[in-house]
Amino acid sequence: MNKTSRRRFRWQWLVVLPLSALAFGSVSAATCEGLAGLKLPDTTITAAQSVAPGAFAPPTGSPAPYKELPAFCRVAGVIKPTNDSEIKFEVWMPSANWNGKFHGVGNGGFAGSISYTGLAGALARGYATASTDTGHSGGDASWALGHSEKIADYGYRAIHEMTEKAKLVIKAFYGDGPKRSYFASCSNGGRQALMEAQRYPNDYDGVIAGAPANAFSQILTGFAWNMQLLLNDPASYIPAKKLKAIETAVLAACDARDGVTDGVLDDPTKCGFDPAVLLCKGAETDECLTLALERWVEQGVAPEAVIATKRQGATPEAPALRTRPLCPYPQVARFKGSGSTDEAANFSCVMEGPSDKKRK
Ligand SMILES: [Ca+2]
Repeated sequence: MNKTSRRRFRWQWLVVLPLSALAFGSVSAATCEGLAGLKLPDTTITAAQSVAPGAFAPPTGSPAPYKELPAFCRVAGVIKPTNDSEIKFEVWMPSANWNGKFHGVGNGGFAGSISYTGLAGALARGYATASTDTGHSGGDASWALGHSEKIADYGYRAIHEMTEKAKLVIKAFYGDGPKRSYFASCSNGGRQALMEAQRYPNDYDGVIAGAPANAFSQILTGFAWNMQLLLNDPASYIPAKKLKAIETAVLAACDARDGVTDGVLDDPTKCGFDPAVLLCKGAETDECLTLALERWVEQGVAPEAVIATKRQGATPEAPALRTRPLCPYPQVARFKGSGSTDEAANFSCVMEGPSDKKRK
C-alpha cells in the first residue's frame, strides 16, 4: 500500500466507523424474543421477553421499585457446568440507549436468589446487566452439605459462568459484546469480586470489592465462635436492649480517633475498646454488662456474686421478675432489710453465722 492509498483507506475506515456505531446503537442483531432459541454451552434459556417501561413485577415483593425502569429485554436461563449444578441467571438489556457496558451484580450472604433490585439499578443507568442465584435457592446454607459442586458454584464458578453467558447473550442481542465490564458488590459480593479478579481476570475491566467477606473458612469459624459465646450459656447472651449502651461506650472511647466525631469508626480494629468498662457495678441494668463468668475464667478475677434473673418467659429478652445474687459458697444472700425483695441490690453476700445455723 503506498502513502496515498493508505490515507484513502484510513479515510474510508473513519467514515465506516460512525455508520456502524449508529447501527450498533439502534438496530438489534436479534429480537429479544428470538433469544429464546440461543444456544450456549451448558445453558438452557428459559425465557426471553420484551418488558415494557415500568412493567416489571418481581416474583415476590413490591413492583414499586421497578416503575421507573425503561423498556428492556429480559433473558432468563439455567447453567449446568456439572451434573449437580443449577445456576439460575438473568440478563437485562436496555431496549434503547445502551451505554455499551456490562455490569455484573453480586450477592450478599449465602446468595440463593437473583437480585432484581441490583439488576434494576444497573439497567436504570444504561448498563446491560446480569445476576445469578449462584446455584441454589434460599438464603441459608442447608443446600451445601454433601454438594461440593454447589459449593464451588457458590464459591466462584456461578459468577464466572453468569458473566461469560451474559456477554454472549448481550452480543447476540446487540450484535456486539460490551466494550467494558464492571463488577461492584459488598460483603459476600466483595468476596465474589476478589474471586473474579483472582481466578478470572479477563471477566471484568474493573471490580469494586466492598467489605469483602474473604477468607471464608476463618470468617465462618469466627461467626460460629461468636454464636457459641453468645448462646451456649444464657448468662453470656447480650440482649438487644443493651446494644445502645455498648455503642455509646465504644463511640465515646474511639469515635474521635479518625479525626471526626461523627458516630463512625473508620477502623474498628484500632479501637481497643475494653467492654470491661461496662461491667455492672451494682444491680444489672440495660446500661451495663454482666461478664462475671468470662472475667473469672479469662482474668482469674472471681466475682463477688453472679446476679441471677427470673424472667417472665423463657427467652433472655423476657422482662425480669426478680433478681438475686448467687453468692460464692459458703456465703449466702441476705436481705438488707429495706427495698424490694425482688432486686438483687437489696441483698448482700454474707457468711452464714451461728445464729443462722441455730434457726435450722
Ligand atoms: Ca469518627
